[in-house]
Amino acid sequence: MESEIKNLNRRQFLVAVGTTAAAAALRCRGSAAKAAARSSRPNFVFIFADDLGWGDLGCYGNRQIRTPNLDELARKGMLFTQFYVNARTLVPHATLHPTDEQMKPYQRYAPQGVPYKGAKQIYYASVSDMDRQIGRLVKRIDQLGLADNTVIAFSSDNGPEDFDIRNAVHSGIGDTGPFRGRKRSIYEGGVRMPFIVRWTSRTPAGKVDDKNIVAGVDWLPTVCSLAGVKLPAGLNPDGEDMSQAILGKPWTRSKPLMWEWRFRVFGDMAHKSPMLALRDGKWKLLMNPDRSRVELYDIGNDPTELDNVADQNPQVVRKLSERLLKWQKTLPAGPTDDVAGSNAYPWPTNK
Ligand SMILES: [Ca+2]
Repeated sequence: MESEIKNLNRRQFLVAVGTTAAAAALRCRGSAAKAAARSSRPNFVFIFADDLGWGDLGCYGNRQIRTPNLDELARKGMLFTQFYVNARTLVPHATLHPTDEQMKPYQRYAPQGVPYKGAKQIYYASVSDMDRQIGRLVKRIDQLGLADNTVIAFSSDNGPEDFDIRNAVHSGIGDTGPFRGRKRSIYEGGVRMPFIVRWTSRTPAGKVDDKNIVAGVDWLPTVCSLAGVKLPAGLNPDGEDMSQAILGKPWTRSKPLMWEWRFRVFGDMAHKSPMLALRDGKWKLLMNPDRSRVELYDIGNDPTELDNVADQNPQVVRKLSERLLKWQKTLPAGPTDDVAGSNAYPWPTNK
C-alpha cells in the first residue's frame, strides 16, 4: 500500500483512502450482529483534571469561573458532592499559559494600575479553556451517536495547589469551596473532588447525590461491573462497586476510606492536617500515628472540619483509630518528613 501511495497525487490518495474506508464500512455492516453484541458494553471516558478544586466549577457553586460545558454535563448526568481521591498528587503538571484571547472574559480580575497578568485571569482562563475542550469532546461523542452507550466521568486528582509552590503559583487561586485544606492536605479540600457522571441512557439527568460517599478507588470495580467483566481472580481492591449510585439507585458503602500523607503540607496553618485520616459514614477521624493529634469531625454537620468533637466521642475515636492504625501497618515502609503531621508554629517566647 505504501509504495502505491507514493505514486499517487493528493486527490488520488484521498480517493484511495475513501475507498478503503467505504470497504471497511461494508465489512462492519456484514458483522452487524457482532457489533450489536459488543454495543451492550458501554464505552468509558474518564476526564481527570490536574489540581482542580471542588469549588472551581459553576455547577459546584463557583460564581466567577465559567464552565458551561461541565455544568451541562452535570445537568444531563449526575453530580456527586462526596467524591474522594485516595492515591493523588500524581498527574504531571502542564504550565498554565492561556492566550490573551482566552483571558479576555476575565479582564475584570486583572490587577489595577500595573501591567501584570493576575493569577485569577490566568487560572480562570485555563479552567474555562479546559471546559471548552471538554465541550468539544462531548459534542463529538454525541454527534457520533455514542452518547447512550458512553459513560463520561469527570473529576480531579487532588485539591488546588498552594501559593507557596512557585512553579504552580497561579493555581493557588483554585477554589476548594467551603473546605479547609489544599493539595497535599488530607482535610476535605485536598481530597474531596468534583465528580460528574453522564450516561444518557442510564444516569438520572440533573440529579445531585449528596448522600453517597464515593471514591476514585471505586472506579475499577465499577467499570468492570457496568461492562459485565469480572475482576481478576485474587484481586481485592480497596474500592467498591458504586454502579448503583451512578445509576441513581439505593446503595450504601460498606468499607471506610483511608488516607496517609507522610510529607510536608504547604501553605496556611489551617491546611496542615495530621498524617492519617479515615472517613466512615458521617465521621472523619484525622490523627498522627503517635496520637499527638487526634481530630474527629461530623462531616455532615461540619464539612469545614472546624469543630473537633474527639473528646465528646471517645468510643468512636477508639474504634476508628484502631482500624486506621491497623491499616497503616499494612502500608509499605518509606521515608517520612520530619514535619509530617505537624501544625507547630514558631511562637514568640522570652527564652
Ligand atoms: Ca495533581
